[in-house]
Amino acid sequence: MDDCIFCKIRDGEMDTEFIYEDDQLMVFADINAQAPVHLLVVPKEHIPSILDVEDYNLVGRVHQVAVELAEERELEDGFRIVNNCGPEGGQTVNHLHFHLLGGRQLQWPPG
Ligand code: D5M
Repeated sequence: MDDCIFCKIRDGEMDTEFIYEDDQLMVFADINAQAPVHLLVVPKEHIPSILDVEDYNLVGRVHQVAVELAEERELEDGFRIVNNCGPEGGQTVNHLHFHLLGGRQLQWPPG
């Protein structure tokens, strides 16, 4: 997608440092961090939202990588993996991604 910011990041058009990368996924820091640790785990393929996922193994792999990163960041006291879907879900970038948040006491319910 030409106008997709995460596709531009995937294609190296932005100055974004990858914290993790494999053939399916990329991980980078959220530009608008909401917690001491706020990473985005992003499938490289342009999938607009979780409603468009066809192979749920991909979602499992996202969670595996997120948990490994949480352990690496020593978030043993807790963390949150979040997917926002659609306008009412708070999705602002229409390229599937999962937030890994931790490093502070997170509140519930979210706004
Ligand atoms: O989350 C989309 C998230 O994407 C939001 O927290 C900001 C982040 N974002 C947007 N542009 C960038 C760039 N260029 N680098 C890193 N992070 C970025 P959503 O769940 O769609 O609201």
